[in-house]
Amino acid sequence: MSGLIFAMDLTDKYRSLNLLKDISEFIDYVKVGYPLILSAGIGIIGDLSRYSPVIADLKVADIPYTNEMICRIAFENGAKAVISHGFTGSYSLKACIETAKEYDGEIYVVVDMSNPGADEFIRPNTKNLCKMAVKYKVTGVVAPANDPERLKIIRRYVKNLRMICPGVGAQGGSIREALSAGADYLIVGRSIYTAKNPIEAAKRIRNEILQDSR
Ligand code: NUP
Repeated sequence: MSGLIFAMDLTDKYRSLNLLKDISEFIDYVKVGYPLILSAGIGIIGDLSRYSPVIADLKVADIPYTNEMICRIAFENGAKAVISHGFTGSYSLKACIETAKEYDGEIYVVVDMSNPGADEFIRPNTKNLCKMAVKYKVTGVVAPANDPERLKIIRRYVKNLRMICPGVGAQGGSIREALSAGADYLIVGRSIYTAKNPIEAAKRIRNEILQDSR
């Protein structure tokens, strides 16, 4: 299963909604994180969800009680999925998973990151984060599309869990290499929303993903 997740990191509510309306036919999910939620308010999740299923990239990382509250707010506002960190441990992750079940929602856990510095703290713990993801049956993991060698390793660790992967385009990764290393969904932001023609960009990236995943 492969597809395109659009990372909506514009900070203007109306520009965001207009853009999403234009490209929704080419994407499988829209991912929204702190830049837009903090700018437009939590209601933006419901607004976006009129056009595409929403992944709330909140990188949840708190005590179980607070994690549950955070996830509940996201799902109550229309999110289909929430991204959680895993380094806080299994009790905190389980709070997210249990809350998601009440809403028929999805949880993705970060097991590695695409940024420079990911090797300092998160990467030494990737294997255990993956083990936890498999043990507690999250929907999938977030892993770096700009590092195909890491993706291959993570694919082995997480078996058939879904891998959703940021890092192509603006962060240097290639769609073809990420898919052949085991990525399922590619998360793409700037290559679409900063393009001269975002509709054409979304369409092109979508077609590339469909071709390369065959
Ligand atoms: O490891 C990660 N790397 C990453 O870029 C985990 C993430 N959640 N992201 C997010 O993916 C990042 O915050 C942004 O929303 C998106 C990538 O966007 P772009 O580099 O394609 O613009």
